[in-house]
Amino acid sequence: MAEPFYITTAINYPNGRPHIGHAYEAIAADIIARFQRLRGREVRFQTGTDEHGLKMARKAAEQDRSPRELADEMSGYFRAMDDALDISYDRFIRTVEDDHHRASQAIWRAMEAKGDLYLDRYEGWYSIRDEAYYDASELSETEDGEKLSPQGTPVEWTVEESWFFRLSNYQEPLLELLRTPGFLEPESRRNEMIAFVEGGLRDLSVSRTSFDWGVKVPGSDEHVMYVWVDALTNYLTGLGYPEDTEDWRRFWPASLHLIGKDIVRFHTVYWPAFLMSADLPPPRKVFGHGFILNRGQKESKSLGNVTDPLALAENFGVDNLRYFLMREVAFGQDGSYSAEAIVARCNAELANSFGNLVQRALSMVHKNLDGALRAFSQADADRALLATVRKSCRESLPERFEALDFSQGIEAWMQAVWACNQYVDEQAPWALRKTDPERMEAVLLTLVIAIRDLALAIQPVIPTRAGAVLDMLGIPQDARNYADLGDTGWYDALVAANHRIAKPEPMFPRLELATEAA
Ligand code: ME8
Repeated sequence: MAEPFYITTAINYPNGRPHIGHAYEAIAADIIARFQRLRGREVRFQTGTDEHGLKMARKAAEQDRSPRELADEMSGYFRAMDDALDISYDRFIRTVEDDHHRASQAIWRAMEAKGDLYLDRYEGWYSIRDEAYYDASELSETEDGEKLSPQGTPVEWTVEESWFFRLSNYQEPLLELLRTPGFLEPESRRNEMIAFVEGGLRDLSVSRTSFDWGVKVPGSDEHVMYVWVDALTNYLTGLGYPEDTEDWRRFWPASLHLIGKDIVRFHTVYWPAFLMSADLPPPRKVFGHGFILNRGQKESKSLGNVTDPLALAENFGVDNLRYFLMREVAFGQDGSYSAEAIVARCNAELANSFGNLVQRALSMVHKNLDGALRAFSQADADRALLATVRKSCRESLPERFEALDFSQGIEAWMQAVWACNQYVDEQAPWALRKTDPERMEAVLLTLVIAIRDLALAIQPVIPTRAGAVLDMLGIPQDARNYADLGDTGWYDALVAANHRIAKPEPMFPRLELATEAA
């Protein structure tokens, strides 16, 4: 049976519409999910919205509506974004759903049964924006004397009765987990978290009484759970927890929680501690990706630079946006985008390099060979090109993608594309047409083989366009997995089936920079 792979994104706060950071995380997770499916693994992919908490309650109050009404509307925009960006999730979870309340109460009871929850009074600095308490030592102060969290958000002095979780009990096992190679990547974030845990852990306030928009604490009706307790539990809900379902047995522990760098502490300290307390295994890996900036700046309403990711997808195309984000930014680091950068990158690599290769080669096959594929004898140059392409597609790209190093994986693929274009220029099939038609045929058919490998390998990143190229080549849907890259019988099968290549429609048009975006 295929090895299971469970990947999750953070669930997004639907207190506003989705922004580029949300799109970036969804796209990255989708590429991983598609990649693992193509590798033959049984993938479960979950994303969704994190709808409880004070931040949502306040936002709704500002708009004079119920939190549920706000959540229903806003969550819809996140789902619409995922659908528009071809995000192949298996479940879009909403934390207001009944099964999620049940799962959150179940993990709460398990932590309580362990003796890890107790009632006390809390006084501290709370940031509504981060939904987190901070130590006085972590705060900074503005010129006007306003206190700010390490994330730069305002904090308020808050006093309330609260349930506490004995986080302090878990210092040693957490350090051991954080030191486990591969648990937390990239490395820099791991060192940061180890230092945080080594600094000593204070018990965590895990319930609120000042509002009621949340999951009720079992047996303590006036308390709702701290939103992060319920939010993190979404990863279990989706598998049927606390029922002993087949999905649960198959997919927990998660293979990968993909999240942004600002919420690494919640996922690699609090979350594993909750799980240990409930006698559940921690996730296998947490990856904290970087932030996407708009021309080097954080997007914010006050700067007026907030861009709707759907508008970007509409202007530049979904596959182009996906390609740009994964290619341009070294995964794990911060990156920047601008209309110019998207246009420059996609034109250079997708339109002028890969698109042009596909267009040139398949047009010539259509025109000069009547689209027909035949057996041919390969020369050294043909064999050398196919060896280069195979190495990139079968080895380098998958190896880099497995390591979540997307930009280098795509770079390896691009090298193979460039090698193909160089081969076209050197072999000059248009000149062979008169002098050596047999050689022209071998060159064009070698390119067909190369293009099939290139399109197959890049499917996770640009699923629609790569799929369209494979359609043109006549590659059946069930022969598009990475294991098929090792197969050489596919070409003979197409020849036997008399597959003909139709006149190619341009599939990778050049992008123009709209004047208002310039
Ligand atoms: O943190 N670039 O929700 P959220 C890249 N509900 N990623 C970004 C980003 C940017 N500019 N801005 C935000 C939450 N993100 C919680 C998560 S999980 C149990 C609960 C990332 O809507 C951010 O790091 O504020 C996070 O991974 C995700 O977007 C959702 O952020």
